[in-house]
Amino acid sequence: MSLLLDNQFSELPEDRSVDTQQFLDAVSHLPAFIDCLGSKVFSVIKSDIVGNITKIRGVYEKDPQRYVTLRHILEAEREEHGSEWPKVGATLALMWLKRGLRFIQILLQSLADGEKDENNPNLIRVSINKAYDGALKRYHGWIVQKIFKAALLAAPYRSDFLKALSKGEEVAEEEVLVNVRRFLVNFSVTVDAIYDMFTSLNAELDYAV
Ligand code: CIS
Repeated sequence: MSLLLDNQFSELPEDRSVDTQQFLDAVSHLPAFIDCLGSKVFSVIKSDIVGNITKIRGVYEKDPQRYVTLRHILEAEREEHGSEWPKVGATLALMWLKRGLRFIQILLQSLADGEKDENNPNLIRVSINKAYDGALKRYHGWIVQKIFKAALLAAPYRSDFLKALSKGEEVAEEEVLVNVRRFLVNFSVTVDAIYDMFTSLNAELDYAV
């Protein structure tokens, strides 16, 4: 069984709007997966992601009819918060969550493309570094970059990571990668659509933590 295919993202409609409920359902599986990575180092990442999801869900549940899509939330908060926006509310939570999702997108794509450190083929550091550089590094000051370096040392081996994606079962690497590629279809379209929404609403911020 594949964890990824159990938690597929939905196909987007033609206007590329992201249904809030479906999105929250899909990302809600991510924190439990982080537990499977096997090191306490990841708990800081997990609590950040859980915080983001909880914040977005909190806003959505106040008025599900009003916040059918993620864009509805951003537009409503823009009205509500004036000059404080976008560094506020579910908008800020989604701004950061999408960076974590972009990290996962680049990591999985790199694995699917077979990128490897030829001297250490059972490590996934090449893919993790690529994901970090592409999704997060520019938003991190030196202290958080150090936390990243610590997390990198605790990163799972390729074989253990692929096993975790197969819910603990030994599955041939090529079979797991087929599932990764399938998962990436809707997942990547969703992450790209959220990034484009932030750009079109001028909601992206560039500060570092
Ligand atoms: C596999 C090895 C992974 C190594 C990963 C290393 C990643 C980088 C480590 C950096 C440490 C980050 C610690 C937290 C830093 C936060 O300060 C920072 C800023 O936080 C934001 C809050 O979120 O600050 C704001 C204020 O300025 C707000 O407070 C905001 O909170 S709010 O608005 O909600 O109140 N946060 C970040 O930098 C985000 C870091 C995200 C890192 C994501 C890494 C994900 C790693 C997952 C690896 C596993 C791969 C998974 C592959 C497949 C998953 C399958 C699961 C199936 C379900 C699919 C669902 C997607």
